[in-house]
Amino acid sequence: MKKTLQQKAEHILDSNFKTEGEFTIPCENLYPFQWFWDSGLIAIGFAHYDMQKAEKEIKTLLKAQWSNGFIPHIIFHTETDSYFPGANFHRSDLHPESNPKYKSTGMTQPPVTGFVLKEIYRISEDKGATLKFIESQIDKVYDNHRYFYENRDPQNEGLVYIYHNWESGTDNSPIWDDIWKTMNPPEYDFERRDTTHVDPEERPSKREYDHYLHIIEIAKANNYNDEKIAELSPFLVQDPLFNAMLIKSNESLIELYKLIGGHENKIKQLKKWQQKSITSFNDKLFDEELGAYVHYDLRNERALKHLSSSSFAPLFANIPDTEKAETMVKVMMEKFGNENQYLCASFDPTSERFNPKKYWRGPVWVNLNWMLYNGLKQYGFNDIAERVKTDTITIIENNGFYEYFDSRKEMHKDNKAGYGGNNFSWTAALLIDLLN
Ligand code: 9WN
Repeated sequence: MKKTLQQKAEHILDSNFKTEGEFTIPCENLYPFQWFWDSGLIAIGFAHYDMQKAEKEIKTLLKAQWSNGFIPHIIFHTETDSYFPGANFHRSDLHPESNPKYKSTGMTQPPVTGFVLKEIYRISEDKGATLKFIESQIDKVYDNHRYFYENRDPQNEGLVYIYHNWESGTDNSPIWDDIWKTMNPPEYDFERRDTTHVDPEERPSKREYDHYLHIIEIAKANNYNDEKIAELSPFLVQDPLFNAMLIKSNESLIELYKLIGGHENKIKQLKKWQQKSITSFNDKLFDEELGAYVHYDLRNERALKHLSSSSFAPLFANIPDTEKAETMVKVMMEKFGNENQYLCASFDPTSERFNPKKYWRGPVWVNLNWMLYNGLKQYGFNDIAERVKTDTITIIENNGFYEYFDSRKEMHKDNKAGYGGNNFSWTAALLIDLLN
């Protein structure tokens, strides 16, 4: 019997779930550990058909939290050298508050956990049991938000910084080219593993990796101390995607604490952070000229004026007012949404830096599409939301469950326009959510 798309997606998630460690890898070979934002998005998919696995995923992630509230971007549950850089390079043990039980990186990723808990609650058919589970975990997520506001916001603006491109989740976005121009790292000698699993054409360059490693070396030389990083890291950016995830998660934590009851002080604090964050976000990151949100380079005090799918992610977190939202959607449709393109390219298709085959330099990513779909719906842009959804389902149906896809429709004739890793977990998980 032919498997339905949903069955195929469930099979991928179940195969990528590792029973020994109770977590899910993003995909075989290329990414053999647990990643922060992948885990959250994966749990949304599991929640539709296996709530136990959804809960395990989140529990395992939060067990690896550090005592200061920080949640690492990769947790190295297993020993394997199929990924570089691994645990011995990152050395999370350098930080005095790192988790002694779990080797990890010393950087983080977009804080999705708050809104993921809310999504799990929305999907659950046994709300009472799910709320109990949420109650057992939610304070850890709150502590994570406190960590961000207390340690990643040196000018007390309500906007938190990332100190590494890997923290953004959009690793080699052309936006970072502007930062690489300010740096000149040594040429490191190391053995890449990603390019043994995936065509190097679809991955970042060796020189880009030199930059990535150099920032980590600086952080390590300072034992991953946040104050030192804020002072010394050549990469210090306020990212609209990252901050939108935090804001969306704040909103979800407020709603969940209200459902649980009896957490007035935390709700009050969350509301305070929320108000300040949204105001600064609109004042500082909205670019009137481009008609959408942009990144801000805190190290060199300048806006990085480029459009990317991250520019539209604030729709998901209810950040723009309706006027701004209309402007953004117009820009998105003009630049990213013509009939030759699938929505939504990860970088501005009209820019000379656009590369529709290479990772975050142009291809369509399902996680960003899922956020965009939900964001557009929230503002009532139903037709465009439906197009994002149909485009997403079509490209998966035709090519398979890839990590990213060519945005140019003409490249989809032979159904070989899926790139990067295959049988990719969040592609499967979020497809399940879109289908239900
Ligand atoms: C580094 C796991 C991760 C995603 C990121 C994606 C990619 C890693 C890499 O894979 O990054 O974190 O080695 O390229 O860019 O968003 O979380 O799927």
